[in-house]
Amino acid sequence: MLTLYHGLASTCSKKVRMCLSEKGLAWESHLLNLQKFEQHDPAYLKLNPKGVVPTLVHDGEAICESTHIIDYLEATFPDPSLSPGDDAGRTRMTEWEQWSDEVGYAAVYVPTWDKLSRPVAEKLSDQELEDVLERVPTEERRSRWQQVARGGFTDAELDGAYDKMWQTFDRMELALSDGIFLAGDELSLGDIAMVPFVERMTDLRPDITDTEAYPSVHAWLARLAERPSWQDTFFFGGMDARTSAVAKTVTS
Ligand SMILES: N[C@@H](CCC(=O)N[C@@H](CS)C(=O)NCC(=O)O)C(=O)O
Repeated sequence: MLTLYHGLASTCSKKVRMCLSEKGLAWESHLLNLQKFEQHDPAYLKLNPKGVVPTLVHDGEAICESTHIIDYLEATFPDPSLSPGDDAGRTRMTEWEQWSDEVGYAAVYVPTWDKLSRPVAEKLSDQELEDVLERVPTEERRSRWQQVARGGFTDAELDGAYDKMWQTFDRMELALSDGIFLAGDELSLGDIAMVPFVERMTDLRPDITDTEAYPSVHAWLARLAERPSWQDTFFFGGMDARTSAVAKTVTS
């Protein structure tokens, strides 16, 4: 039995939804509303002590960290395979998984929190904010919630994120000149790890990403959008999970 605790708009949750869909696995959904701070619920913290999504529970075992989760799914449910058959391909796949965690995440979290979390957090009274912060289990996230609630991100922080979008698109354009997917000719966990971040970048900054400089990246994205797993990932349960759509519900 597989249960996923996830967030509708969350990029890290989308990695796991896409992987589950590509593998054709049945799973139970527990959707958490991150803007209502459901990720800090003490019962959820027993599964995910960092108070973030996603968490996969498989036969009672909780697995955290989106890349660990998709690696776990690949190891536990190897058919259909989402790993290249050769060592060099598998290394490329791992490099893209790591890029998604390090650069992809850093490229999108600042503008995403600015768009989705700041409008909610800045409305909290000082007492409400204190109550929220008291339940956040890590110092890293406590200071992030504090920052978006009172003042937001600096221009330098936003620019740093946009630079990482360029770096990502440049690096992907190069990688995709050799094959149709990031680790070779077949879809792999490398593509699954990257696609939520690339889709988010196109949504947040079409002016940076929708240029003629990146034909291979756009062709790759269009190929992924044709797969049935795209619907399960970005339109989960018929709900539009893209940032611009979710931002409207947050601010309404
Ligand atoms: N490295 C973690 C990052 C998880 C993460 O930051 N999740 C975000 C959503 S993409 C979250 O839960 N944000 C809510 C919060 O920090 O309060 C992973 O890949 O699973």
